[in-house]
Amino acid sequence: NHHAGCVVWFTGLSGCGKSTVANVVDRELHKLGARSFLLDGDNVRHSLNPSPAMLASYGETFAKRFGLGFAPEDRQENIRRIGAVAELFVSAGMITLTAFVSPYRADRNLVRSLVTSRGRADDFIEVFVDAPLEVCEARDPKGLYKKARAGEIPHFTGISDPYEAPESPELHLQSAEKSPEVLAAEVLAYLKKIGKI
Ligand code: GGZ
Repeated sequence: NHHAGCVVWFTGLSGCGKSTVANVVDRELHKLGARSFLLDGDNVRHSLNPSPAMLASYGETFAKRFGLGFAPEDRQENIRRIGAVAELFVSAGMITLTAFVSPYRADRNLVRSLVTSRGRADDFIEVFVDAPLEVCEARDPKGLYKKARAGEIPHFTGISDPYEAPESPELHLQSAEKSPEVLAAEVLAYLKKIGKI
């Protein structure tokens, strides 16, 4: 299984630092000559999984059927599609990094079983990027928490929608206390320990 690829699934609240840490890991893997690819909300929700509004030019019926927002069933489908794409990248031998809020345990577990049933138990590495809500809300890089508190964003994770923390993640990162570089080093050390790099 050496150098055979895997999914490194980052999960956590908006603003917890998932994307930042995943980007550092991706860069370091590149330096090491490992083949990696990063899927995150910023690219996937604009291409594979657009919102209904982004699909408006296809017509209202189409947009309603295939567009994804943040209601539970939309997130479920978002994560299901991302899991399927990640699995394809793994089958191509890539270390596939994903950075999505992915707040529901059942959705993450579905991807875990998809990936590990086609591969091995250590092909799915769940990384809980853990920062208290208060810290994420204070950072509020896009002003979304402020809007959510004002009732302008329905189903906002941590405010008006739950975040179901992983029960036994392969890695638990304390992202309020450590820098992205230190956290990325923890991820790289784990990948080394299990022989993925
Ligand atoms: C949570 C939301 C919401 C709601 C928009 N709840 O900090 P961000 O901005 O860049 O990360 C969040 C991102 C979440 O998209 P994901 O595809 O990662 O979500 S999930 O895995 O749950 O499907 C946030 C923004 O989009 N955003 N509305 N209601 N985050």
